[in-house]
Amino acid sequence: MARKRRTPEEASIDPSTQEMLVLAEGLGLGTAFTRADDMAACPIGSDGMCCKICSMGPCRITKENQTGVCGATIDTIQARNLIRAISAGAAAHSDHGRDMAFTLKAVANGETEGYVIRDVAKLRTLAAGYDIPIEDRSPNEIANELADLYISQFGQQFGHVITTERAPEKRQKLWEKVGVTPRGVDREVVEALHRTHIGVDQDAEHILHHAVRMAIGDGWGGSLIATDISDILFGTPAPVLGQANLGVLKEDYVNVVVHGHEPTLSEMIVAASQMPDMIEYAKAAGAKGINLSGICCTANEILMRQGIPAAGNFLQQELAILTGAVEAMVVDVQCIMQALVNLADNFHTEIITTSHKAKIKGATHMQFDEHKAITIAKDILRHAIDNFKNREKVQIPDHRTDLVPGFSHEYINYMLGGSYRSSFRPLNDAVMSGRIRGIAAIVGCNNPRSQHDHLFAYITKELLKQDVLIVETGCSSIACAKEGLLLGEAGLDQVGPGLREICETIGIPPVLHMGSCVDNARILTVLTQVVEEGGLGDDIDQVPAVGLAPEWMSEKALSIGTYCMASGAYVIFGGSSPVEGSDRVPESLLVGQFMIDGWEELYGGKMEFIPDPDETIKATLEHIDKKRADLGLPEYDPNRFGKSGDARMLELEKLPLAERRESIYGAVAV
Ligand code: NFS
Repeated sequence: MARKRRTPEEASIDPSTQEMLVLAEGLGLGTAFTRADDMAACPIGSDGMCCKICSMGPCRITKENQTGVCGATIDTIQARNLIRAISAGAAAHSDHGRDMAFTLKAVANGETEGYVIRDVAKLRTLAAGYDIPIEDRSPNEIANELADLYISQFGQQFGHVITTERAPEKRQKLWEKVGVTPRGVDREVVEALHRTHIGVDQDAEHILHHAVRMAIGDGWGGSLIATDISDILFGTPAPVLGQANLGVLKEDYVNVVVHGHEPTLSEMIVAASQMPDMIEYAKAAGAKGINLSGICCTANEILMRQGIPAAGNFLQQELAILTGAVEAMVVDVQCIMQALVNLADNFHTEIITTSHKAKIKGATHMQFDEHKAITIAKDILRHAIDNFKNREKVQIPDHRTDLVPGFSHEYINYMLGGSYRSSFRPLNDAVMSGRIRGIAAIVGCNNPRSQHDHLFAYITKELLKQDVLIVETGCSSIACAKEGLLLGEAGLDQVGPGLREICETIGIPPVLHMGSCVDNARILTVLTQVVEEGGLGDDIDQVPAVGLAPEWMSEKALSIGTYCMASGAYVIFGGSSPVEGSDRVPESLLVGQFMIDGWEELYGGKMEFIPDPDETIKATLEHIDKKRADLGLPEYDPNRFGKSGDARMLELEKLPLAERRESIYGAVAV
């Protein structure tokens, strides 16, 4: 029996997505939305109850007291499945970090084309933090040594990954005591795979213990290294005006969409697209110029640094092709749907793969090499421009929204206190006074099994009403950008009174865009500085903060959740739990429950899967209020605030001068 397909309105809250889904249906073309409708998720696999690590199976554990052929219990099977997923996520982020370190090394040696060290101050600060001499040395000399140090963290066998030293001191000691300080980024991933081979680690708690060690090696290792080097090479983000949604594509221009994750190629394509000879070439082909935009985290990388618009998030990659306006979609690694190639066959769009790690059958491969970065970027652009003449019918949805991304750790520090007294003090004070009730990091992917962008928008808006400051990365930030929540004061009428005062005083949006998914490492360093500033406890688990990934789908998201938990955060995922179903075996460990209770006991953080958004909001606020109470902070009371800021100024303006004075200063005896 054919399964029911959702209407475009049921599939997405985004009008441009809805428009493209109507178009796809008219053309008889499928997308991830329709494929999700047509394909029922396997309930046994999705609950983590299927073991296929050897060929005696696959074994499906669906009854009480049942085991696999080897005797593996449901606990062992679920824990093994989970750690394997986390290891793939950690490997993806960290391999990205490794490539960034290789690029830094090549730049320092003068072997590349087009790259420069853009943030010398960050390079020097980081190097000095690892006791690399910086005085009387050129940026290239310092970068060379820092690159060596970072490269060595991946293959290191003993000791600790050096970047974990940037966690709060108390947290580092806890990891040491529990035995989860990562020794080397790669070593922990390999050990996870060894432990989960048939017949090795068969104690669920012990397996999950290693999952934590490996994930810390991602968040505080590979991902942090990726973020550090991206900032050094391409500049530490600061607020910049950008736009998001499919309406950023331009009918009269050659549209090139960069999609994937690594900024190394996309930054060079940005540079090449602004070169006069390339623009001339595009004009000679009959276009007005070259219009570059991004999808997924590559979009975030170039959006927050260069203001290059984002055409959309994960579920919009196919929709960009459906517009008929894209000459080339240039992809590197991660979150790229194989379906792009078949879909593009119906249009003139060319899918160009660029990484030696990622080819897609039927796509054009133009291998990227940082040693010839500009040359290759120009080749790719020429290829796209040559394709302009093959355009047929174009339909670009007329939806685009402005946003201000670029809130790096460094910029938040600066914006709160200026150049001479940069500090997190005002943020901590705002949380302590209750103007800001707490902080929520809303991150992660889209998933076609839930209504596209809905959970992001709904949860974000509800938490803002409750005076929760929101920081976002990845596809979440693009979702909320499209809702207009990342633009200066545009969203402030939907914000609680205390948070509104803070946003108006500092001049920030209520939702801060902090970058791509690897930049979740930035959120960790922000929380560390919040702790070091004082007044909100001496470790991350005491800060009234929660991490949320309501539309998650990737293994990377699981790694992120695990390292945030290990850092002391309460992490809530939406959708389905990969360790659901162990309650069919009443006397077992209940892996999901262990991730809540067992991990909380050890790390002060916990990881939970809550599909219902209202329950998620409730759990978030309860956690924030509990942390406030534990710190002895005043109970959250929105009625205490809202009497300053812009609303108050407007009220005062209406009063005659004398009354205005009195209202501000009180009655003054003359
Ligand atoms: Ni993160 Fe970025 Fe998006 Fe999810 Fe994919 S793009 S790294 S994994 S889908 S947020």
